[in-house]
Amino acid sequence: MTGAPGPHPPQGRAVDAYVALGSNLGDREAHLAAAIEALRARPGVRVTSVSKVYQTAPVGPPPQGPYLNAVARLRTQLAPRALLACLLEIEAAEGRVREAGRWSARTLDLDLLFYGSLTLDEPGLCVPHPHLHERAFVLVPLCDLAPRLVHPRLGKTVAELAQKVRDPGAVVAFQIGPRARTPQKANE
Ligand code: A4P
Ligand code: MG
Repeated sequence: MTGAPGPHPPQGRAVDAYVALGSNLGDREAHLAAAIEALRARPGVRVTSVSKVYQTAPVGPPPQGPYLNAVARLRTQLAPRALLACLLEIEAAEGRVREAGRWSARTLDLDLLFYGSLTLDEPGLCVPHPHLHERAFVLVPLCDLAPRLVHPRLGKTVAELAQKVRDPGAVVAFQIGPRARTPQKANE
């Protein structure tokens, strides 16, 4: 464990938080599934909903393979730093190795998108995630769960942000399961 705050923040209240999941190395489906299981097993975290899984074209400079992306909604009593520590531990358990460059291929990336309506900009933790409004691979799955959720900095709903995002066609629904792994169009 890290030295992050314990599982009960002062008010002991639960908050809805949204976590983005991404994988483009190894058994991508297995990494996403393991992340959800690991979150479910965490004291102070309840996974209340998970979006569809999408196959997405890689965004960013290094050449790399396509991602699977999804978003999970959590009901949590963990403080933001404790939740982030938990996400980093789960990434490490799934074999995440941090390369020198940003945006490099990874077995598992877990980003904290929203923590209630909290806004925070501190070294090592920025909430809402600073790039979420630019990214179809985040907004399309987030729309499955919370289209009317309002971004506390931008004052726009997730659905409004998703309508404006570039290249939504690079995000297609992905059939999970042993026999049906063929990507499908998101609106089918
Ligand atoms: N950190 C600060 N705020 C947060 C937050 N809200 N959630 C800090 C998570 N972490 C946060 O993260 C570096 C540090 O950011 C963490 O240690 C934490 O203290 P990282 O995961 O090592 O870095 P990264 O993921 O390479 O960088 P970044 O800027 O988070 O990149 P993204 O936004 O995660 O982009 N293309 C597709 N199609 N799908 C993807 O999922 N992902 C990326 C990575 C690039 N291209 C992609 C995808
Ligand atoms: Mg990340």
